[in-house]
Amino acid sequence: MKERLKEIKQEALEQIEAAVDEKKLQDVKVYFLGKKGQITEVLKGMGKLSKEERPVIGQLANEVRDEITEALESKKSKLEQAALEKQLKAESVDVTLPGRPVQKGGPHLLRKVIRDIEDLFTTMGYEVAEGPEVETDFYNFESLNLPKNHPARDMQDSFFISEDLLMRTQTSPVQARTLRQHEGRGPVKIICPGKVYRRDTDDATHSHQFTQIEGLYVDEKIRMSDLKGTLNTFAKHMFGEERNIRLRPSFFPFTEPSAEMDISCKICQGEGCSVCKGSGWIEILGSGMVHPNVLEMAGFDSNKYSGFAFGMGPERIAMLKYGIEDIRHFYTNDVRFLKQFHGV
Ligand code: FA5
Ligand code: MG
Repeated sequence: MKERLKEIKQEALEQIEAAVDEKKLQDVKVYFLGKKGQITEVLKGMGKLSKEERPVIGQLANEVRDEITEALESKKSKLEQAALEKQLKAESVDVTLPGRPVQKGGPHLLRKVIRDIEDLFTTMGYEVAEGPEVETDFYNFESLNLPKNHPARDMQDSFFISEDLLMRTQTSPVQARTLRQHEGRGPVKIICPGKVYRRDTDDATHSHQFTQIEGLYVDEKIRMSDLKGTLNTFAKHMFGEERNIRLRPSFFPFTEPSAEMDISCKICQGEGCSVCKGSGWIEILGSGMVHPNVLEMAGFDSNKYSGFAFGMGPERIAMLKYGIEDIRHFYTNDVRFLKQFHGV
């Protein structure tokens, strides 16, 4: 038995020495010191020993157990130390490495164009007004001289939410809302920027959600020439003297007469391309003299008051100003696109 205990000690110390991780070490411990371990096996044979031999073997077994335990402990702390060192090495910070550059953001190009237009019109005495994006059928259509079933509603395919509610198709309802607030007294001089929604098929110049800026000026003796002068000032400010502008007769139920304004295409310099669909021109706004029905419905005396209104598309304006060939760039938000316009 003595021999066996010595063997056990020898084997155990060798295996402890060879153990490469704590799991292995635990296995060794169980194998030698566990309830069914090697030492217990030996001690089972104690019964066959003489009275004199028993304490001797018992003591030896204890010594062997102590030595093995000690070896286990010391190996364990060595392994822990090694693991810690490895971790420290792996996680160490090289303070001499260059830092990651901080990504600087900036306002979206569309925001800048809208702000620029707002600034221009506020210097001309316009105030900024806003209205809800979820609009009633009344304000989006009826108050603008577009009764239910009027064929001109087809010009703006709409997202209806209920019988009476829809995503506004234009910023023109803000005209009607603001006029009512003024209770028949002019002047009313506002611009209204905001999002609008239409069931348009997306292409290079159309989006199902886009922005508009509405303008409205109602007072005594406002004439078509005032509208033309205002739009001209706007166009020159936005595009410079050299770009061509044209006013084209058009139709809107809420203005009479009506006109749309086109700007010569920047992509092809007016030669005709896929963006302007070969025409050399891109439409940026609709406008006209406020229809007497709209004034009367909002409580204004149309014999005393007259006015003009316009509704422009800032995306189209930005495209023409900066030579952007697809409106979808504004909404897909590729930073490579957006970054080009930081600082413009
Ligand atoms: C209107 O929405 C009228 N409310 C404009 C108006 C206001 C006329 C006041 C008279 C008085 P129109 O549907 O043409 O008109 O749209 C106006 C502008 O919005 C267009 O000239 C164009 O610049 C832009 N626009 C129209 N549809 C889209 C679209 N799907 N995607 C991007 N821009 C669009
Ligand atoms: Mg139009």
